[in-house]
Amino acid sequence: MRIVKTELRTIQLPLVRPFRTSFGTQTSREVLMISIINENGVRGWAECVAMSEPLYSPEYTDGCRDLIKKFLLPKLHSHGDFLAEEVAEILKPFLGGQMAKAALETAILDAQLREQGTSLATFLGATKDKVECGVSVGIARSIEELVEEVGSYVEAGYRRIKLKIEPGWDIEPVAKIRSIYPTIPLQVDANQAYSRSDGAHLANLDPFNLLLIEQPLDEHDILGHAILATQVKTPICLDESIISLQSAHDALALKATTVINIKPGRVGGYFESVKIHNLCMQEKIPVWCGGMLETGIGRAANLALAALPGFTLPGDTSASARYFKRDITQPFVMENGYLTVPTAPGIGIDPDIEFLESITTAYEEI
Ligand code: SMG
Ligand code: MG
Repeated sequence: MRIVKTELRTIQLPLVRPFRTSFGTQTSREVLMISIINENGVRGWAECVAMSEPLYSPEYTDGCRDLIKKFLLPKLHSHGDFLAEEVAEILKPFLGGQMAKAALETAILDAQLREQGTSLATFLGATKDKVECGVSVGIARSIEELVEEVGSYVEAGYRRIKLKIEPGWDIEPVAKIRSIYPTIPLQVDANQAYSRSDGAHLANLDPFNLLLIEQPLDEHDILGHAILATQVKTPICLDESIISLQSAHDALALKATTVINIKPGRVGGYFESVKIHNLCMQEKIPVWCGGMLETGIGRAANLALAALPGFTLPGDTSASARYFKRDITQPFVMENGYLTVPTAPGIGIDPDIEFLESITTAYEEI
């Protein structure tokens, strides 16, 4: 295909409640939306998962917009005709930028699949028509508030709870939630907040039968995670450290992780995600689909991926209502703890353009 027009749009969508992690508090989601139109007039949609500031990863919304405009799109334009399958290779000379590249590749893939009449789920090799939902719970102001928030999610039907932790907010909240829900699948996510000397402390989480500890140490500290894995019984799961198939392969070889959180934006797209999934299936490593507080556009595509057979753990693919009062698409509604995988061509869903325009803070056509 060829791209005849690209629309880059930044939107601002308030969250239903502040989301605090070890690196900061989000009260609103700034999202870079990409829409491309191909030579046959078919439109594809994607969202870039980068946040407004480089706190979770080095990428951020305005940086991604700049990278796409200045380097990625001109490269694709000068290449001429291409398939979505070739985009990553064409953009490979530009280092990093996985989130920007993933968004562009996904918008192109969406248009390609819409034109073919194939759903993303079918194209990727999905074997499920619904996906088990987990929910990620931010650091609360008090144990009482945490108990109340978790209670509301359990009541809504979520099948797995993930608690955000940091030094000073770890053993006590986990012990409390575990005492109230002795059998619910429970895991924690530190977003790199600990250091190599915290092994003995983190071993205090072992009695609570957690599914995993997500990214306790610095994203570059693969060896540190391997050492930590010998000090704690709870499985280690890498998130920020896994930026490609190569990094997944290396982390597994070094025994730094025994579970992997796959986020398409973080690894450069859905093709790379499927490669990591396939490697993990071969190595009998469970995977689950992470989340980046996506709108319905990103969520639709993540559900297609999470429907692949190796995704054996519930992901952070929660219902629209967990994030936004109003989503930019038809809301994803959870039924009995599951979200339905879209079946229409491409990502299978469209944004409400009028609503999108009303929350747009920057727009340009290229
Ligand atoms: O999409 O439900 C969601 C958020 C899941 O906790 C979540 N994401 O490290 O896994 C993670 C974080 C990254 C984004 S925090 C704003
Ligand atoms: Mg994480």
